[in-house]
Amino acid sequence: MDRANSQAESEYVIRFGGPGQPSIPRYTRYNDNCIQHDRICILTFPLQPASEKWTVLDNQKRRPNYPYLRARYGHHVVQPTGRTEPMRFEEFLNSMEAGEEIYLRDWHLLRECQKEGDEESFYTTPQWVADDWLNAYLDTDGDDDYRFVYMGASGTCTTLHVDVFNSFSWSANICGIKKWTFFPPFQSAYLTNARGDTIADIRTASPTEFPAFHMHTTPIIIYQRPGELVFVPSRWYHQVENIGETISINHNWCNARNIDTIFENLETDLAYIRNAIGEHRIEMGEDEWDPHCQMMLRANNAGFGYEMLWDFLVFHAGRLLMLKDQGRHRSSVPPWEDEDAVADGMKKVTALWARLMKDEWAALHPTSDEHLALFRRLEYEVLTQDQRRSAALTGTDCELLC
Ligand SMILES: O=C(O)CCC(=O)C(=O)O
Ligand SMILES: [Fe+2]
Repeated sequence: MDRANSQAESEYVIRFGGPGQPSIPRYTRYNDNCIQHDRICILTFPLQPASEKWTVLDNQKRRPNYPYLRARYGHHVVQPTGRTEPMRFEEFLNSMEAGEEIYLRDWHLLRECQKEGDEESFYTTPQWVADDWLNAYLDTDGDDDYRFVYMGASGTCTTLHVDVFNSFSWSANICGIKKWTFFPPFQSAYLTNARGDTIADIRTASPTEFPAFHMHTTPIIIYQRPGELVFVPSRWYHQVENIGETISINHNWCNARNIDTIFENLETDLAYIRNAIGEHRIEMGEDEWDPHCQMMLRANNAGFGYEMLWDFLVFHAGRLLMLKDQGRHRSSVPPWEDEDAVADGMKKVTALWARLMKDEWAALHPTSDEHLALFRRLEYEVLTQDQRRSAALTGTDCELLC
């Protein structure tokens, strides 16, 4: 590791749990905030039983357990990257075992198994990354999620990107090594050419087309080994190369700590779209123009537009109020749903809702009475909880205020 990289690594990367590293601290919201505050985080955390069952030890290295994977999941139909036709997973495994450079990404294996009624789970989401508002919301209609399996031959790669709608991601490695090249968000501007196009693949970015990339970026390079979980903060560009036959499980996710970023990303994108097609506004008329802008927004953001954002806020407003009402009566409360976490979450949802209501989109989509009542209640709870907190600080009798 060169000096620049080791300096950047100590600034931006936190490691826990490996040999010679601090052990993984007990999960608390305080630790969670420190670790996931715009830093890459690496935890030694083998996902079980996948790490055990999906691999065999070969010369002290874990390799895919092809017979097991074939027998267990061979009948699933998959779509490897760059292939035009889907194939059975067993065919995919045959190609990978034969050394073909083939990569299966974003495979919703967990969801497919659940749909088949195959309830044997192959991992449990670690506490550190369990406060997941995105998948909790998507689980309500059951047809989509952001929980994936990645499986690929040595040399396969996910080229430079920032994660879908600026979500967080985490990736837990089962076997093989992943070489991650990360760029802190302030370096994003150096990753584009004069036209504003972002580098497709950092391995082939030409110095004449991308001079700033070659002159000004300080990538952070991380080798993720089997049993290690990498937390990827929002807005960090990254490229991932597989060294050896590699299997990993990953999620995209979000929570109270990055929904602002997700909202701001949508807002910026929508402002850009409105500007780009602003000249057609009069001829199209408001009724056509706004849905068109939203359609473009969804196309750029994997289906996430303002309607889904609204629905997402309604869902979490209801969920948080329910958790608040249950309060201390709940028997076991995970730390990311304790009183403070619920209070913070309610504050975030209220603030985003207020912002969304100010957008011209809201004028075209009047709020139903039911949603209005929900958000009014949320606003009231946030207000009284703030009053209670300041009363506690100043020693005022809370009963007088609330
Ligand atoms: O493992 C890969 O190929 C890509 C993973 C990734 O980009 C992510 O987890 O955000
Ligand atoms: Fe990614």
